[in-house]
Amino acid sequence: MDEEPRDDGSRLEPSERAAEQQPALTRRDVLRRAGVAGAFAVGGGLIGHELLPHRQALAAAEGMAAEHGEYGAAEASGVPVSSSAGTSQSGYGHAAAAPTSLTQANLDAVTLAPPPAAGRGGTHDYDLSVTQRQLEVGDGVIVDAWTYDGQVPGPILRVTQGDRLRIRMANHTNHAHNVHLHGRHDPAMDGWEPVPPGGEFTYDVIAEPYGLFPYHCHTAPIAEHIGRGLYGAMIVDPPGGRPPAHEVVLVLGGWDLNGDGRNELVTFNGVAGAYHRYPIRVPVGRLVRVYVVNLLEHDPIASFHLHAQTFDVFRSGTSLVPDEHTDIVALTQGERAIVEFTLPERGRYMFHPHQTRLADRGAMGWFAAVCETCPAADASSRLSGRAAPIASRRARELRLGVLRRCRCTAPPAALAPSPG
Ligand SMILES: [Cu+2]
Repeated sequence: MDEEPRDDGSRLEPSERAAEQQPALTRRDVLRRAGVAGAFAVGGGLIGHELLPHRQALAAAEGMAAEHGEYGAAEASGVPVSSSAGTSQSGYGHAAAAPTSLTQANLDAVTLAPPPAAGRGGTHDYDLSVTQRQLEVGDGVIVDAWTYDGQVPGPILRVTQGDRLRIRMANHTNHAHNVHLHGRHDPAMDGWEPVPPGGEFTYDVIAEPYGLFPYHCHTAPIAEHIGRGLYGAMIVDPPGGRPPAHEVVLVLGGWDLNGDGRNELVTFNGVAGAYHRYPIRVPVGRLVRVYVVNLLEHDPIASFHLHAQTFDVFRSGTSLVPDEHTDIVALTQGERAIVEFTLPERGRYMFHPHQTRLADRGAMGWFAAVCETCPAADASSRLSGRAAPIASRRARELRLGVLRRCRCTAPPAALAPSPG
């Protein structure tokens, strides 16, 4: 571990790291002290209160386990439970719960892929300016993050192969940072050179080849710069696009809360437990495309595993022909894959890294296969990103698991993907 102090002077002494020496803080204690009033890590959820000492954040994370048990209380989603998982009854989750302020809408904003740039052509400008801000990344867990454009992960960049991509980065922190792009480009635009505090640089590249790429800060110590939030995903579409699908983006990352070089929280899209609380609603019987990017520091390898269905894997997204058909794909640090599947039956389908240690620290979630046009249209039938539910008797039946199989006879075209 390096000895360079953090910007905010918050580096902990060894004695401070010994959270067990402190009186145990409950989650509510931490929330009360922090004055958290409803904000979380993404979608502009700025938390305007004093920074929590890291030991309190760690205590909050540990407190979750005590409060929720190893398998946390399942949130009511209105989606029927498939198989014998017993979600709505006994609960199945993990020790890391999502912030209470998390909403479906602000989660959708970072989950749903933006529409393809196909047809727009030309030049695409993005602002990945770096700021330091406090974010709630688990229930009562506040971190002092570095962000691209105010969020973790940074914005999803989406262009078409051959388009010009201009990324402006103004450094509003008192530490050097940069934006390193993966892919093929002019080495002068590679983003390994630090941009000093107060400095600014515009990266200007032609996006190629098509595929799925990470971008991240490449300033030393890199593990800290990525681990504190400076990472994101870039989709470069093939010139002819990909087949229509319901598209979501899942970026795996972690939070080292006490500077010990290990992740106390592991997250998809920055927030622990997010997709356990709000399953990703996808249409029954339609192609689902998931852009999975591994930007987890400290843990050398992760994976993406889907329950109750198998999927096509397009490694790095650089081919239109799948590399394999499986239910688990391993991803080293920085590696990524596009996975495609169809869920034929209503219900919940769990996903997580197959490394239990990672799943248990917040990276467990669900896809909820729902049908909007089924006679049982209700709270369980909304796709992620869609409008408000209609309560009904059927909704209650579905929650109770009485109705499991979709009875919908509507044509698949009626199940349009959510708008980006
Ligand atoms: Cu950095």
